[in-house]
Amino acid sequence: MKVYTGDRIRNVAVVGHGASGKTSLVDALAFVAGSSTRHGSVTQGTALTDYTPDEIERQYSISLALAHAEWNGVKINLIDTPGYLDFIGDALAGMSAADAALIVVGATSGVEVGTEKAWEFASERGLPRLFFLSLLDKENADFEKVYRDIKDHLTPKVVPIEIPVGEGPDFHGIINLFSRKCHLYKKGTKTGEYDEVDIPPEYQERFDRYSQDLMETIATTNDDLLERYLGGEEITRDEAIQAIKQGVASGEVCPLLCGSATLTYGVRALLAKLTELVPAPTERPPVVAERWGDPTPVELAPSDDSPFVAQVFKTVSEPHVGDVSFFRIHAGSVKNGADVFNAPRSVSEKLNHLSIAQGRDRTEVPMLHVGDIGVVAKLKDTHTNDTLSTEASPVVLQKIPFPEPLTVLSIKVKQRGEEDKLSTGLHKLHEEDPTFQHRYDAELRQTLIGGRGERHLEIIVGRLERKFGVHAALGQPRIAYRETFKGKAEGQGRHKKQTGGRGQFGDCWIRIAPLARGSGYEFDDKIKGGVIPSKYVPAVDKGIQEAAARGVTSGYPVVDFKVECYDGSYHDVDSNEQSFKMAGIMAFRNVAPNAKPVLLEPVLDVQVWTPEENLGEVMGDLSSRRGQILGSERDGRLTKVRAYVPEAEMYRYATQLHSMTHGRGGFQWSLSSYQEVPPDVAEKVREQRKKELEEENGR
Ligand SMILES: Nc1nc2c(ncn2[C@@H]2O[C@H](COP(=O)(O)OP(=O)(O)OP(=O)(O)O)[C@@H](O)[C@H]2O)c(=O)[nH]1
Ligand SMILES: [Mg+2]
Repeated sequence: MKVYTGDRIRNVAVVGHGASGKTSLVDALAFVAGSSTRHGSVTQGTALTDYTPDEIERQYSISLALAHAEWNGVKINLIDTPGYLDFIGDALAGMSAADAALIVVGATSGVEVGTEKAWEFASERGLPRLFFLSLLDKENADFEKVYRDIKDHLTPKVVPIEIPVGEGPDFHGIINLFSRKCHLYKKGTKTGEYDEVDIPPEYQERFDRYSQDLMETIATTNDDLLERYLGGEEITRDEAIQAIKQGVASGEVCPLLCGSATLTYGVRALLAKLTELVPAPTERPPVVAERWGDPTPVELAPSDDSPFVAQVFKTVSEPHVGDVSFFRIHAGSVKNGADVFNAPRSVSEKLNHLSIAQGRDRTEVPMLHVGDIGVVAKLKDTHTNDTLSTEASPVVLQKIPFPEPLTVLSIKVKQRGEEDKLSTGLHKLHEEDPTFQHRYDAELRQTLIGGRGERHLEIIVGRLERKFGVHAALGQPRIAYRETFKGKAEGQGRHKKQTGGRGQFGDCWIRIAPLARGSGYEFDDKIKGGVIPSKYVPAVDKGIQEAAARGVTSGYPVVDFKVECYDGSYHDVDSNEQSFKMAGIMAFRNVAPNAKPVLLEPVLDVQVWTPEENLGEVMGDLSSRRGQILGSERDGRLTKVRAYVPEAEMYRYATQLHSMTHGRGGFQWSLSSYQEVPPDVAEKVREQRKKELEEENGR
């Protein structure tokens, strides 16, 4: 395998909506370039970058994967990313490792929510962007319409640099606006071979129109070119390419290319344009990092001469191999077997079997230069988002901003005895995918897992089984209900026991009263004249707290109430702490049922973003979830709704919102307060709780 220097590398993240043709395009690019020996297919389960069993079975991408295409002495590293929003973490990771985003847009569907998200993230990161209009051979493909769609909905900076000849089943050629030549594809070509001809007369008008758009764009990137253009002077192809390249690097121009991955039409042109227009890693602005232990920023010059700095942007755990880390070199170069340093974890790592990846296959290389993307297995303690540098010059790169989980479900093993394997598996899967999180909730006595959506969590369950041999089932997370009082009551707790020798005696009188929400618990010692010796009063308090933790009507902890202990009696010989604690427990049990106990539930402060056209449905749905809508306002292209919604009603909300808004909506939440549960709902909660407690006690 040839080793490429930074100026001969291009790193491209292939991003866009689900099923827009990204994986097929990556496969076609590698195959047409001759870097991969077979033209794979997603539907046949042979695509280069959809190689995991999950992906082959489901026919869509779940994890990012690497491929490369060598063209004209340049190596294009292609990072294929999943389009489904449940897996957006990998799209973000892929873009973080790239020098440009190739945003794939389906010629039949146009801009979709996944296209918007990819665009937003690439723009925020200042990543150069190019568009590829894919699936041009499909029935109803419409180049002009989709181009307009991108221009109107994403960016006015999009400019076609080639246009198709024929569309849908008639798609058979591409006109290159720079060379002013037309490529007509040879029917049945395997690798996109074509005949170069003059522009067909019926395409002249179209060519002129697009050519003028392109020339105007070029002229506006550069004052010198603008003057010459206005003066009617010719701008050469090389000058035009150079101008577009500059525009791409600064984000001022987003070229649009087109083709069909399955027919391999347009793939050669795309290879050529990626090498010509995407900046090399050495042409990118220096990455800013922090020196370890010193927050002053340092600029990392993208050169082999700088000390080595790389970021791990993905970790996968492979059976029989262990953890495999994908990393991008931001500065310096590295040799196979080199010792590098993970400063925050104070661990030195050896890069044994330094490799590059072509889909599932890895090839060992003697070294990698600045900008390249490498793969290494079995690092000791280096995980996704970690920086590898040198001990002499330790630095830390900014972390990839992985999004937080939106959907939380409970998980448990189906077969007893697999609990340990479950916890190892969950831990490993979090390392593979930082958007997946897990924790054991001691109060709910459940393991909770969080992800971007239900599909995400279902895939996690599949991976637990396949990779770790754990059979697990998902369920609804329990709700942390509370109890409190709405009224006052008072009464006695008397504990008396006579057994042979020394007996037990404790006696107290208490008053229970409600407190404001969020106040917790207060105990007021109102004992006068030592009717309970002061050393025993804390025992009464302790007994009450112990009883309150077990609930009154439903077995949930009681909160927001006050207890006054105002009377009692004792026995010189038989009284002790234990007796007064028992008296406290009994007093609480006697009095609490008379103080109008009620059930409280956690209520979330929810913010939902929806397109205006789905606003009615989204609000109606929130109301049906016992939500209290606080208001709505315009927020960019979407409308933001704020509401208080009981946590118990938010189960599977991500999925519901996704379907109501066709994936465009989003939401976030935080715990707002505890509120009284309406009586009819409370009744159901109590029944459910009774069953739960019976099950637990029965075990
Ligand atoms: N007709 C036609 N079909 C295509 C083309 N490219 C891809 N497809 C089909 O479109 C479907 C989706 O293609 P993928 O390459 O998996 O799309 P993707 O963007 O990787 O999808 P995700 O991984 O889900 O994000 C598959 O059934 C492909 O066979 C094309 O150029 N022409
Ligand atoms: Mg894919």
